[in-house]
Amino acid sequence: MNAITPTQSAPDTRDGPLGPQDLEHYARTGWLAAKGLFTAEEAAEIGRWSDAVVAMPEVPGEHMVYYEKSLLDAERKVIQRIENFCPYHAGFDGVVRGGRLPAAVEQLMGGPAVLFKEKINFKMAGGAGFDPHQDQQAGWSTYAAMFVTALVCIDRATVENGCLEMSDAPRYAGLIGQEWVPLTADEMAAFKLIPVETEPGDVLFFDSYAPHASKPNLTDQQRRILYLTYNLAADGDHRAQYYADKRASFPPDIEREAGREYRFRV
Ligand SMILES: O=C(O)CCC(=O)C(=O)O
Ligand SMILES: [Fe+2]
Repeated sequence: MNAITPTQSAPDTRDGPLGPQDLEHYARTGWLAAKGLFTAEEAAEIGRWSDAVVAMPEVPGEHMVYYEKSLLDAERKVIQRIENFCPYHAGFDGVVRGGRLPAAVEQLMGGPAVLFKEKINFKMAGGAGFDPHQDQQAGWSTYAAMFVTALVCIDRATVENGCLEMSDAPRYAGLIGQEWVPLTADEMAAFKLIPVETEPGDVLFFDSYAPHASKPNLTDQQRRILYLTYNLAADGDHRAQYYADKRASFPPDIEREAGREYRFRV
C-alpha cells in the first residue's frame, strides 16, 4: 500500500489530505467523514491484515484479544476487539505512523501527533452495540486532555449492522457526562445521534469529546472497523503506560484470573 499520496488535490490541501470543508465541519462538530480517504483496494488490504491479526497465536503480554457472547447465539463466543497489534504487524504499523492518517490528524490537532492506542472492533454477527459516550469518559484524562480518533471503515457499516452514530450538536470542549459510565438521557438532551454510514476506505475523524454510539450487529456478516487514536506529541507518548494500565485493570481474555469478574464500562 502506498500510504503517502493524498487523495484530494485542492490547492489548500497541500499540508494534508483534508480540505477546507472538512476542517470547517470538524471545527463545528468535533467530527468529520472523509469519504474515500483510502481506496476500496486499500481497505481490502487492511481487511486482510485484520484476518492476519486474528490468526496470530494469542500470547499473554502481547496483542490483546477480547471476546463477547453473540447476541444471536448465546452458545457462541465471538471476537469483540483486538488492541495493541501494531508492534506485531508491520503493515498496520506503517499506515498508522506514516502517510494520510497522521497527516490528517495533525491538520485537525494543529501539531505533530503520536499514536495513543489502536484497535479493531469486529462487531461480528451478533456483536453488541455501544451505549452513547464520549471516549474521554474512559479515563483518558489521566494521559492527555484531548485525543483524535481516525475510524477506518473496513467492511461497509450500515444502520443494519451497527454503524457509528454521531452527535448533531456543536462541538463540545469538555466532558458532558461522568467518567466510566455512558451518557444519560439528560446529558443528551441537547443533541440527537445521527447514523453515519461508511464505505470501505472512508475515514471518520472525531475528537474525544464528540458523543457517539452504535447499535448491535444482528446481520449475519461482520462489521470491522479500525480505530486509531492519537494525541499531540507535546502532551507526551502514553501508549505503553496506557496498555500497561489496561492490561492490569481490564486484561484480554487469556490473561484473566479464574473466578474474577471483569466488566466493560465505557
Ligand atoms: O465500533 C463501534 O461500533 C463503536 C465503538 C466505540 O465507540 C468505542 O470503542 O469507543
Ligand atoms: Fe467510542
